[in-house]
Amino acid sequence: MAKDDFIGATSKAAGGWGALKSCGKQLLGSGAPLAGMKAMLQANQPDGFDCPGCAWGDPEHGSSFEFCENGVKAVAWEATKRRATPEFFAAHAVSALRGWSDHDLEQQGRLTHPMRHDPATDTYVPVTWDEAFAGIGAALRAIPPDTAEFYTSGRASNEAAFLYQTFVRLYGTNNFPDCSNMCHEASGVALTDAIGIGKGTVRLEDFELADAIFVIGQNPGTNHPRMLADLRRAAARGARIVVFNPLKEKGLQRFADPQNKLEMMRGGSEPTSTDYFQPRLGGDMAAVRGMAKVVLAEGTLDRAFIEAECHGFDDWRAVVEATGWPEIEDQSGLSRAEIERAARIYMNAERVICTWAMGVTQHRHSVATIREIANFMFLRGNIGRPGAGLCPVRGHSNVQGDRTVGINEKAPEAFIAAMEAELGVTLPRRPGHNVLAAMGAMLDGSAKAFVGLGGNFARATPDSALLAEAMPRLDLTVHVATKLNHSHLLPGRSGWLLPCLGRTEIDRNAAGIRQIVTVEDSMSMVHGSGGINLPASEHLKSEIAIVAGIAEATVGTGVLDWAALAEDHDEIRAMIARVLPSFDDYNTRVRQPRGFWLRNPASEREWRTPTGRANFGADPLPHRTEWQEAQAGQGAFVLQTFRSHDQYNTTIYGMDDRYRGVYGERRVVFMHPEDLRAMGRAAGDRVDVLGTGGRVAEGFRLVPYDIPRGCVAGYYPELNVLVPHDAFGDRSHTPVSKSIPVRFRPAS
Ligand SMILES: Nc1nc2c(c(=O)[nH]1)N[C@H]1C(S)=C(S)[C@@H](COP(=O)(O)OP(=O)(O)OC[C@H]3O[C@@H](n4cnc5c(=O)[nH]c(N)nc54)[C@H](O)[C@@H]3O)O[C@H]1N2
Ligand SMILES: Nc1nc2c(c(=O)[nH]1)N[C@H]1C(S)=C(S)[C@@H](COP(=O)(O)OP(=O)(O)OC[C@H]3O[C@@H](n4cnc5c(=O)[nH]c(N)nc54)[C@H](O)[C@@H]3O)O[C@H]1N2
Ligand SMILES: [Mo]
Repeated sequence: MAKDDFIGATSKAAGGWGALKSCGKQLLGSGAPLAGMKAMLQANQPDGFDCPGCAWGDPEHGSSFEFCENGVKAVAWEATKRRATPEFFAAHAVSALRGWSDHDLEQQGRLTHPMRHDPATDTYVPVTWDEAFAGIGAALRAIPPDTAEFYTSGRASNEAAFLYQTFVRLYGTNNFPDCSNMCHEASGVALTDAIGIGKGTVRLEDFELADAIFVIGQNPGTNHPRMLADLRRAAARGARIVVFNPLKEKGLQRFADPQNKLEMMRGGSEPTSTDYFQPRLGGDMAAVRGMAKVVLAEGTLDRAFIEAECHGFDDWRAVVEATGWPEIEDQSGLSRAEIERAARIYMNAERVICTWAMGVTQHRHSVATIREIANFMFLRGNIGRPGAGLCPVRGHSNVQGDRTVGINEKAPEAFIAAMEAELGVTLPRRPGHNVLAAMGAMLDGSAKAFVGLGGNFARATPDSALLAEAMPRLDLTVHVATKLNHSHLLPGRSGWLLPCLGRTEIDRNAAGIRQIVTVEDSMSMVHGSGGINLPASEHLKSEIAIVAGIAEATVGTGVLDWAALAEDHDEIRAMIARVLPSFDDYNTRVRQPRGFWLRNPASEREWRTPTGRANFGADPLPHRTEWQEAQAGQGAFVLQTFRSHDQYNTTIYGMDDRYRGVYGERRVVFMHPEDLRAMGRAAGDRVDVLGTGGRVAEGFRLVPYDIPRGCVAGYYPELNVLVPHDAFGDRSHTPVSKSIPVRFRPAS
């Protein structure tokens, strides 16, 4: 079959004019082209705001403006002129809005007033901030703290997140379900065991030095577009870019940089990868183990590094040697020859970086897979030296920072002790709830309250149909948000919707002084962010002020003067610096042009593990991957749920997925053309997707695609009804959004 049989194989490169046209449309469509354009010019600039698009690092010389198509979308979506006003809410009952699409809800524009759900009319009605804070405080004081769930999405600034966790611990619980539980949790768990810190070890500059960059389970063309420029530059100077992705993703093949005028004029494009391998879903651990097997057999190891720095090498080596090639080939879906070719690239490179994202972290055996990636990198000492290291590429623009400043349901003792010293009180130590535990507590009725600092809990989590029934049974629901989403349409007995400033907006305190917040990117750089647009409504408060208001109404001012902290964010940063030594001199350092780097001991070969060394992990391969399970059943497939080019998680900007050649719809399933034929179906046929336990997603169009047989793909959040909340990653408890067993039937 010719490659052109595949949809999406037609246009040549990612980026380019297509990206610019799309930017223009987005800015104009937002109804705020000028504010949007002005905003874009200051994104990721020393004196601007941090782009809410993704967590990729900013270059040292941020003089030419660094932006990307999807950053433009994120900014324009926030800077829109549209408003979801009290009149809108008066005209639409909450139950009626539940029938709307994710796109249509957010398309109503920015929330303008604090609101309370009125059960009599089933509408949200405007209230004063004082009423809201008093009502929420009273409801929280009426329940045991451990029955309240305090969710965070990764856009919250360091200051908002730190204040939030301070309040929640003072209130009396460690229930911190966080979007990272659904995201890079496995990276945190695996890297903490392997290198003593749950973060990546590379900095942006390392991408200029690496001889080979392995990109595993990630689609940067859509989700981290600025990373493409770094890959493209590396490829242009001769580095090998080795991709492992079941799908042929266009951005990982060629990229025309919209910021490169010459390339745009010539209509040219540069390769972003040099070698593209298409493993089966969940097959990466086997693929990496296969490569390690080759390196071990050839003996081209950094023995000095292994002896001086590592622990557990011999045990791991025995496990690798005992793993047979048939198993490696069957799980990975790659031939031994392909794996040997990839291993040779690794061996020929002096400096190697390995990056990964959701294609690796959202499986049952994700922690073991990431351990294997670390093992593989240890083999030739590819960590803790220039141009080499481990790079989990984070999602939300401050998800890493939120964790750093204490959003953690089982925070280390040292952190709790430091908080206690700072506050002069005793704090709870019982481990709290992560996302799946919080969800379980809502499903079994033990949870009484949900507070969401951003995000869209009910749509982002698995089994969205079950949660939609459970959330309205809560005593209290509170959502701090910029735009309306489905989670807001499941109010508890007392339901509140609180509108906040977005990152692009100017935040002035009562004295009129502009406040900045700070965020941490994937490379552990902490920098300041100050908005430049006028607030979407005069009634908005910053997330910090909202957290302070709720805190004061709930725990009072005996321990902290919340209002004073909200007035002057420097005071919050001073507190953070006293609790976390790495933030020493925070207020000065964050005002330096590029901010500052949070030291990562592993990047200097200091291993804060129990062994004091970098640990090899000797997990066996999974007994069977979900793909192997599916092979045992007639008509069974394994499904991954991922993002289109026109969405930000549950925020749906539009219905197109340009790079994959899908336009005007989202209910599609990508499938290998031979699988289509084997099922007796044709491209465009409509099917229902059947999950386990009677789960069904109805009416999806089949799209032939370059993807391994037995593997299928479709978009989240529409397919979250199929993700089981009781299937999760070993030790990470992350929903297995990339390996869901499914079957098909003709659409009903
Ligand atoms: N524009 C935009 N930017 C975003 C986001 C967004 O929604 N829109 N979301 C943000 C967030 S929170 C996150 S976490 C990141 C997500 O960034 P990504 O991790 O890139 O997100 P996904 O769309 O889930 O894509 C997963 C990729 O992994 C591949 N994959 C799936 N399963 C496997 C597997 O088993 N093995 C391998 N090797 N590959 C696999 C898929 O084919 C796909 O290319 O992006 C962030 N940035
Ligand atoms: N099936 C499946 N499920 C997944 C995933 C997957 O790949 N497949 N990915 C998972 C991942 S990686 C993640 S990170 C989660 C994401 O889960 P969440 O972080 O909960 O979801 P988002 O869609 O990012 O949240 C969007 C909402 O955030 C609010 N918002 C936007 N900006 C701001 C702001 O500045 N402040 C405040 N307070 N609110 C704001 C808006 O109201 C918007 O509707 O989803 C997870 N779920
Ligand atoms: Mo994420």
